[in-house]
Amino acid sequence: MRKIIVAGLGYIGLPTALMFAKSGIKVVGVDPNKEIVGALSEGKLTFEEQGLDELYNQALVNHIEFTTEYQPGDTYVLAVPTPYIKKSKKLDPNYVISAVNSVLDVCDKGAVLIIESTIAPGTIDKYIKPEIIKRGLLLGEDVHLVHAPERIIPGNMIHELKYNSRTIGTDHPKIGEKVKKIYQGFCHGEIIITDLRSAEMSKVVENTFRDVNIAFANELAKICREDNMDVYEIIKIANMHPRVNILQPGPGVGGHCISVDPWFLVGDYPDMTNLILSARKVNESMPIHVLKRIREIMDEHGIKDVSKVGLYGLTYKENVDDTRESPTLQILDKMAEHLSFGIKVFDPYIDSKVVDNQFTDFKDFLEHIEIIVIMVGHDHIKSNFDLLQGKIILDTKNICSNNEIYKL
Ligand code: SAJ
Repeated sequence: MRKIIVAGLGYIGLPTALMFAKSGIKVVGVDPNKEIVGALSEGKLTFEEQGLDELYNQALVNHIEFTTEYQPGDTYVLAVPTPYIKKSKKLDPNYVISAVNSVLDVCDKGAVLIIESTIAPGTIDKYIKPEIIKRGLLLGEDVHLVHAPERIIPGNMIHELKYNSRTIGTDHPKIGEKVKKIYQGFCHGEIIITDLRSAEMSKVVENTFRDVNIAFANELAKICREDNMDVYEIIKIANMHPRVNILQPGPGVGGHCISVDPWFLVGDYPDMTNLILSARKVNESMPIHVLKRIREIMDEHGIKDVSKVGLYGLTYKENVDDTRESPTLQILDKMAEHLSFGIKVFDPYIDSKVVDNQFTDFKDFLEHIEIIVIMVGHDHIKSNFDLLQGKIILDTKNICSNNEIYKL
């Protein structure tokens, strides 16, 4: 029976490991975090995702185990974090380098290392290959490198793991075919084999495309606000054109992907990334735009105290529990920079205290505020609109249809 070792049991690694196990492969999930390994071994999932529970149970039937120790084997999937360094806007490759070294310490001769984590174009040449060469190992013989960047969207991961098309980047086509067969165990989408560099670049390009397009929608929202036009109506009409497909404006772009990956290109090609940089700046300016809107609404209603304002939603988007780079956190940072404290926060997906003045009970939260700012369009708020009666509402996600409601 084939065995795959999946390193990094986070948002990508865990569902991927479970999919492999469900497809009949023996899987060892490795993570240095003892708490994650402990929880998973006891059957407790470490984050919320539609269908993940069911997938976990199906995976168990075949075989999956969780451990903190890398094990010998011939196939490894690395889904470790690839943060970026805020100051330089460059990728921090240390988690990947460290995971690759942990694999090299134990792997069989001829092992295949599949990197799923998003990496800046050129990372494999610059940081990963040297680690292999340093050990006197021969690339393409002792070790094979593959980059198979994930494409799944939080909130619909399981479905997308199954039906999205995928990219397998390798400089050795035979290895590409071998890896393709493994992924075909659960992936019904088209799987394209390309070279390593194209795989790295295409992933970053996909997320940058989305960032630039969201920025266009956000810029339109600002223009329309300036002259009191309805941006949503305008986008709706424009999108009726057969070749126009404008995305939706919002309070900012969060998450660990779209708000991060374009910086890899800006960091590496500073002289050529005018459009990409401008788009990033537009998206990063949206939390300030929301603050401006809050201020206007407070003035209009004679509300002087910011503690009468509540931000609904702490996560970076609807129906997930992931708060990374979220627009709400960006707003709170901006406020703190100007020594403005006291704004209230609530998110039905976040039970633990992440920020100051955070409520865990929705009704309690509502009792303490006059203005509610909808930052995230969770289903929870959509089914609780009736509780907002009497509140002043700023809806940054365009989920309320009532005319009385303030928009971006
Ligand atoms: N957003 C808008 N307006 C829109 C769409 C999104 O403001 O019209 C905002 C969201 O509210 C959120 C952010 O953008 O704050 C990103 O959300 P998202 O749902 O567009 O994407 P992510 O970050 O959850 O996942 C993306 C996906 N990439 C693309 O769609 C090109 C996903 O397929 C990738 O797997 C993922 O990044 C990743 O891991 O790279």
